[in-house]
Amino acid sequence: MPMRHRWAEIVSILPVTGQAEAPGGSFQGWRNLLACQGHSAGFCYEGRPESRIKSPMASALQRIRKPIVHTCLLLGLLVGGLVAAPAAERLRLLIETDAGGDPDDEQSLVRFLLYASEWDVEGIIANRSEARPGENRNPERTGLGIVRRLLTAYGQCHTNLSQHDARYPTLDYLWQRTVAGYRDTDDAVQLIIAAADRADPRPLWYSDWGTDNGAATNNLKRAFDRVLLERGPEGYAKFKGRLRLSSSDKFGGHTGEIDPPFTFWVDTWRPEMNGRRWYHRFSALTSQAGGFDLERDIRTGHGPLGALYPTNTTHWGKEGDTASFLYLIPNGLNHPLEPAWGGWAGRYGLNETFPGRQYYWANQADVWNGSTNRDNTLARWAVHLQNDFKARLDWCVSDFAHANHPPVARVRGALRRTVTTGESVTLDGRASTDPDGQALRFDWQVYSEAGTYRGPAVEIQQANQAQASLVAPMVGTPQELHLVLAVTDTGKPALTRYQRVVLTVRPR
Ligand SMILES: [Ca+2]
Ligand SMILES: [Ca+2]
Repeated sequence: MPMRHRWAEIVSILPVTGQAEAPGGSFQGWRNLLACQGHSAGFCYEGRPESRIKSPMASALQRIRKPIVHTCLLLGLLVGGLVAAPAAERLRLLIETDAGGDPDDEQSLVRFLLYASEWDVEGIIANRSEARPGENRNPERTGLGIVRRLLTAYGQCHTNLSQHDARYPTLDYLWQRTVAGYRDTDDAVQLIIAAADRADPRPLWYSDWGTDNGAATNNLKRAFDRVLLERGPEGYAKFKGRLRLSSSDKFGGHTGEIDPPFTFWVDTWRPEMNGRRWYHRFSALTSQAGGFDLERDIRTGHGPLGALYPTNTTHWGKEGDTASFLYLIPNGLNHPLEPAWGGWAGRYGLNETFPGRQYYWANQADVWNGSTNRDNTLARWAVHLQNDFKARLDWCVSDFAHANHPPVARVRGALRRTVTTGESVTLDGRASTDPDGQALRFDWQVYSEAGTYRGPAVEIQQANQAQASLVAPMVGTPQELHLVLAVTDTGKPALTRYQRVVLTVRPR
């Protein structure tokens, strides 16, 4: 009997899937923390409208509300002036790479390691036991060897990097969590299971970086197979409920056939639209954005890690796997549970192949600079994200005084507000700061596609000032309107951070 049917029968007799037991409470905490910084605790109740959350999570959220409010109040007080979320609120992230195949994994790993300060990295799995002759020219000939070579280079940069951000993990920390996930090894499966089982309220984010031919079976799939066998459907449901995915689909029957479905999944690689794969667009949209020069800004004069960035890929600066973690960088614009809000990895919509599930992929288009297409969802931020990468490469070789650091964007008042048609809305970004003391530029934008309001364009008065305003537009029924403040410093390269204000506009 096919597994699908066997487990469908077993699962159908269970009263509860177990999904509600691991609701991702910390997620909500992460969200609320961002919302709470410098704001009233009242906003901590808000966030994603619960009507859009599936019932098991909604009921679980009810249970965790009270502690969240308390946490928010506390954290709001504690972190008022800090740039980053405290460790307890950072995302836990585990990645699986087929490094040794297409060299673009090595490109993405260079960038990933330079953002390792932004998450708690739970593991790096290398699943290709032999590098592919011809296409991959790395002198190391195993996936693990290739990742370790990059880690070693990271370690050589660590003293400098940690001057710019003390949260960069040590080489030793990453080394201990980097394992082979080959066919004949069990380390990766054990790493995944241990990370998901750990007594940590936060869910585990997982990314498969497009495991291709010649790599081992995806190790999360192997972990699911084992847990299902050893713990039965109830234990399997509980385990699966601990995962959040920003990942390619490599999970066989665990994707759509074996219940319960994943709680939340963003596929930053697909679909094909207008004959183009989304992850192949990254190169065209970013590799030269803002005058970015791969040789000058990465490979030359930026230390041993940048020097390992390969150039022999089918697309220049291909980085086909990068969007999966760009999506998870907390810059004030992206939101890990709101792919439809848009951010550095583009903007996403529900994956129509899995109706009724919280599965997303890159099937959305934005109007921007006079055109309407999917590219715009990423192109609109491309200069910002490349400048940010450039600055982190500078951090590898420069002390604090000789490199730039991103500003902190802060909007006074609640980040989610309910207003009435005709009401004047004040937007105040004057509390924004820069760690280098540089002058700041302000750009208030309406991000139409991220909200539901579809009426005549809303004009922001003084959109390039720290203080701006708008008049809430005419609506027939309550509509959401997204406003993004982009704060850009005047350093080199110029760096940008954001805050987003979500208005619910009610009719008069
Ligand atoms: Ca890959
Ligand atoms: Ca700065």
